[in-house]
Amino acid sequence: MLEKAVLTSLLRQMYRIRLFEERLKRHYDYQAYVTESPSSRDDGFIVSDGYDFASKGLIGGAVHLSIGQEAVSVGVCAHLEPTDAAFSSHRSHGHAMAKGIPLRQVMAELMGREGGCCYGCGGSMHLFDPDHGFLGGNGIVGGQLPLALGPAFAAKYQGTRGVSVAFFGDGAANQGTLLESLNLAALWKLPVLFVCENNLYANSTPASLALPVPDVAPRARALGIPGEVVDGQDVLAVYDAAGRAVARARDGQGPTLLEMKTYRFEGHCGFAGEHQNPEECAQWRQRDPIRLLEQRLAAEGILAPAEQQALRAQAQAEVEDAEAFAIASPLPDPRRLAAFVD
Ligand SMILES: Cc1ncc(C[n+]2csc(CCOP(=O)(O)OP(=O)(O)O)c2C)c(N)n1
Ligand SMILES: [Mg+2]
Repeated sequence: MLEKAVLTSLLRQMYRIRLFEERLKRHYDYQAYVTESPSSRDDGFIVSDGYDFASKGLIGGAVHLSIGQEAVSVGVCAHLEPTDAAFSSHRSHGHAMAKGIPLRQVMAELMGREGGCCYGCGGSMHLFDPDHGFLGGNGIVGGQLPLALGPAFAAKYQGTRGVSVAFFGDGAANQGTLLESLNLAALWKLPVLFVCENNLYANSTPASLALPVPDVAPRARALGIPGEVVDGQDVLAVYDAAGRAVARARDGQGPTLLEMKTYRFEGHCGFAGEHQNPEECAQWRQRDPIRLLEQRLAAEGILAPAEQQALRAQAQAEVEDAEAFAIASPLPDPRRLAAFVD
């Protein structure tokens, strides 16, 4: 078993991300977002067009939650330094916070405020903070994969032992960018971790309708690099697999593809009134990554329920502080946008 300090940190980080995203419910008006209810077709597709990007809350635009998937961002980022790079997708809040962007800056960014990590000009899908090595969410599915090779190449060239991580979904796994990026990273033995979060859906398309075989990991083996399937609900399994992959990368042995089997507990975007597949979701909730770790730490006498409650309360206070900070932060000066264009 890992040291108590590491285990406590893993639990704390998962609390921070979970409670942060749950708090967004107050500020993100989902009902105003989807204008037409999704309907199921016989072939399993769920049709859910009819979007209205207006939100009545303080947070506008599209917001993709990672509630249920926290073990992946936390277990991987626990091995990273601020000088290591991480890239993410449209579903990036958890990665950004696990990589070290303070909650205040993330919340303010989601509310489009000056105090945000991108001065309120980026929003949910474009969190970015080079000081913490978080080199961006991406609205283009699969766009982050080739980007992750840049810092990896720089680290190898400069001999810094730095690593670069690309978090991506099962949907992104079918973009050509994955093969191109795996190929080049394998060829040049770049220190990259490709972390596929296979949450069984790409928007409303079940992975079973998009992947000819259930696993993405074996694709790496075709290029001579390790590809491993990991239980993405078990933060200790994630921590273990990521630790080995990061060590390989730092030692100059090249990239690894880790496929995390996981599940998002909310809708594709925002808080759905009901999940697209409530029975399946209820089953996966039995394997809530936070509950699994809490139970294990209590059973092994490492962290008693009262200590866990105290950690949770600290995380909740941090979330509320971030919310107050964001609300008090002014809207950005529109001239900032002009500066970006220049
Ligand atoms: C190139 C591109 N195609 C389509 C979309 C629309 N889109 C946004 S999210 C998404 C699903 C992505 O699924 P996955 O990679 O599994 O990530 P998840 O949402 O499950 O985290 C799609 C198709 C897009 N943003 N970019
Ligand atoms: Mg997915």
